[in-house]
Amino acid sequence: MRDRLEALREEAASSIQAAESLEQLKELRIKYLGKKGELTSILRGMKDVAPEERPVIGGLANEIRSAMEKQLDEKESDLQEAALKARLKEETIDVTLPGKQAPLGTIHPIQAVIEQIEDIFIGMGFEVAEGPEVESDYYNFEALNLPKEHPARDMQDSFYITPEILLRTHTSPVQVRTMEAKEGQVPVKIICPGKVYRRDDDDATHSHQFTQVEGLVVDRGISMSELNGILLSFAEQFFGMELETRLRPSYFPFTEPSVEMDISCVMCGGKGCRVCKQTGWIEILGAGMVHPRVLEHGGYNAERYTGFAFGMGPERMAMLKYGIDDIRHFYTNDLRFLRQFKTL
Ligand code: 2U9
Repeated sequence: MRDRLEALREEAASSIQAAESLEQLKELRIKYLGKKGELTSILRGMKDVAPEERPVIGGLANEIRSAMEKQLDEKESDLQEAALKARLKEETIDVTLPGKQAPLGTIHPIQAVIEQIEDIFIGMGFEVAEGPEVESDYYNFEALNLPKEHPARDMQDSFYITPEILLRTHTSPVQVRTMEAKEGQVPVKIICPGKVYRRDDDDATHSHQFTQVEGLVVDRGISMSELNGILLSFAEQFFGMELETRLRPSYFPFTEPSVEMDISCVMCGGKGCRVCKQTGWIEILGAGMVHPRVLEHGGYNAERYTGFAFGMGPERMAMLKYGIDDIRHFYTNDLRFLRQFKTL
């Protein structure tokens, strides 16, 4: 019995020493000291030990048990400490390491430009109005002095869904809806941003889907000078520089008289370059005094009220402001292009 106890002491000592995990150690504790453990099973043989021997064997067995427990406890705390060190090492954060930059999205340049335009007009007392992209022929054309057979309709080749329903070709129907909703109240001072659709072949300056920001002011005594003043101020705020502007006569079915506004070329300052085709001038928008027939369609008596309206293309404004030469960049989701606008 004594040598079996000594042999067990040796074996237990070396296997406890060799234990590499707390799990393993737990199994050893059960294997040696458990109810069905090896020490317990040896001690079941005590009945076979000579009575005078039993106290000695008993004492030896207890001494071996407490030696094992002590060794098990020490090994356990060593393993716990080692596990903690390993976890600390593993979890050590080197705060000097550069952080992993989460790929942040950026606002799309077109959305950024639309918001720049909105902020400028809101700053001049305008409200933002929006409306449906799927429009009726009445609001998209009729109410805007473009009756069914009007030739100008072809200027805006349209995506018809039914003979009476189409994808809007401009945001002008929003102005008509807003006038109706205002039931003759003045002032009307709105800008209408949004997507528009024209059956056009995409090239460097045209897209079948693009955006517009149109505007409308209706009140008593509104004249071209208001139009000129407000649009000049807009152009200077948008391009952030002193600008020459000029109005050139033009034609739109929904405005009379109609003009196009040019600014001195933002690339060459007016000296003439590739961008302004050596003219020194760049067209940025169209505008005019609201046609009396359109005012009437909106529920405003053209004898008492006048108004002006304008329209611009945010893609074109972005191309001018950021020197972009192909409108398709805005739609092809090329991150190399879009990432350039991080700061907008
Ligand atoms: C109402 C009355 C008048 C809106 C106008 C323009 C001139 C214009 C172009 C800008 C860029 C179209 O996308 S574009 O090519 N638009 O030049 N738009 S006046 O006139 C209106 C609108 C609504 C009730």
